[in-house]
Amino acid sequence: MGTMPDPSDFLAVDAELSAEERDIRDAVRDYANAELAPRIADWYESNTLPRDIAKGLGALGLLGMHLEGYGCAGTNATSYGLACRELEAVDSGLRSFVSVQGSLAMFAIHRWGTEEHKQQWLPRMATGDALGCFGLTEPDAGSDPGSMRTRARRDGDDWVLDGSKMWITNGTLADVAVVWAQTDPDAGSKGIRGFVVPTDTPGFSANEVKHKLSLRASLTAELVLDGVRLPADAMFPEVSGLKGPLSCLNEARYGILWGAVGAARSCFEAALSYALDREQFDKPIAGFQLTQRKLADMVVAVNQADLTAARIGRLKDAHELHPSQVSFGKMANVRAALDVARTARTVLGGNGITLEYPVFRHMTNLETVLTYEGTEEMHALSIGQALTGLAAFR
Ligand code: TGC
Ligand code: FAD
Repeated sequence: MGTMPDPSDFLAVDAELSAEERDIRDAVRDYANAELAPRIADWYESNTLPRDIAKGLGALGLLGMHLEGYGCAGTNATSYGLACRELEAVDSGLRSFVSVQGSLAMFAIHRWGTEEHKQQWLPRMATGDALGCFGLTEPDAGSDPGSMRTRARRDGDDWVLDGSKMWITNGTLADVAVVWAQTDPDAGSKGIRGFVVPTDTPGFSANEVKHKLSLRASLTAELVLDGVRLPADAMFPEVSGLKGPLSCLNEARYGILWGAVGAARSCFEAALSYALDREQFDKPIAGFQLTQRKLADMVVAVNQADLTAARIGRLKDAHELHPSQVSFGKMANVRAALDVARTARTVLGGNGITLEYPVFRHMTNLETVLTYEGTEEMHALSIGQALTGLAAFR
């Protein structure tokens, strides 16, 4: 007979990890619990995230963690996923910070940038000395980024960018923005192209999005590009069309499908511990059948999501991961995490709506996580396309 399962890893999914992966998991978990968890409720309440967290995350090797060279840690994909899981167990905003820096801005430069772009930005981004953001979404182009209006026109050798980007994580903190823009067809440059934009370029500005009720420990911005003049070599030379940004989104979506497991686990653990302590009708509420039904449903959902992430991690490490499988993980795990958060909230009763416990914070964060990096509906359509061969996006 096996031993009694650990409630935090009921199916012992982590037993399949290598010793190095377990060390990375423990290092991130310990750091997040010691340095970030004690401050997260304040950051959330005051709708802020201090820039200086980047240094600590960089020192741990978490920025551009799965990239090779240029000061990046070069871990495998599973290790990167575990780091996302442990960060998001504290807050989705922290995982977002790391996703945008490493999987979106740094990955874009690493995958599509020139040697000069890489040398200029990646080492400083890996340490957290420089921050990046990723501008794809616009006020009128969200799920359909191909309809973007931001334009890059040629002026002599230069490019001049005009337009705006919306909902850009870390936009007000960033030293460099990766901006995707529609190019002038007369310039012979084939549609949507990516540009490396230092944020001190004249004509670039970032305005914070206020009044968010979700992902409050994360800064979100509108980027305004008003005649931003860039040299010819600011453009990624070898990628055109949506393939450029979508290749980056695959990376960030991969981190999210792991991160959602952390948020779900945190909600489940809070509910279990609360249910064992809280007494009503002269006994712990954990002793009621209806509560145990909730706990059982939650632990099943958390472990199924963890198994999904672990499997997708191994596929990615084997270079066999298809984007529709990333969509599977993102859709399934975020949906599962939201269900767990909502159920956990009920177990906590009135206390469940406060910042004293992580549950409501996770629950509201997960509403953003369900939407960004491709809404649940976009991922359902991506899976549908893989199953049927028919694209139903339009
Ligand atoms: P479609 O015609 O299907 O494709 C255009 C080109 O892209 C290629 N492609 C992909 N390449 C790599 N990875 C993928 N997942 C890809 N999906 C498609 C495709 O092969 C084609 O290449 P080519 O060479 O033939 O040109 O494009 P479509 O216009 O029909 O759109 C497809 C759709 C709907 C799936 C796509 O537009 C989409 O994913 N929409 C959702 C947009 C989205 O996810 N935005 C996220 C913005 S970033 C963000 O939210 C950051 S949150 C950060 C944080 O805080 O964590
Ligand atoms: P819409 O595309 O308008 O969708 C509205 C609804 O319509 C959704 O339910 C959607 O699924 C549905 N819908 C749309 N088309 C279809 C269809 N064909 N079939 C069925 N249903 C459909 N973007 C960035 O570029 N960089 C960032 O750093 C970034 N960070 C973000 C941070 C936060 C806090 C948030 C909230 C968003 C962020 N985003 C970022 C933007 C995010 O990616 C978009 O919000 C997302 O892609 C959805 O776009 P939208 O909000 O315009 O919704």
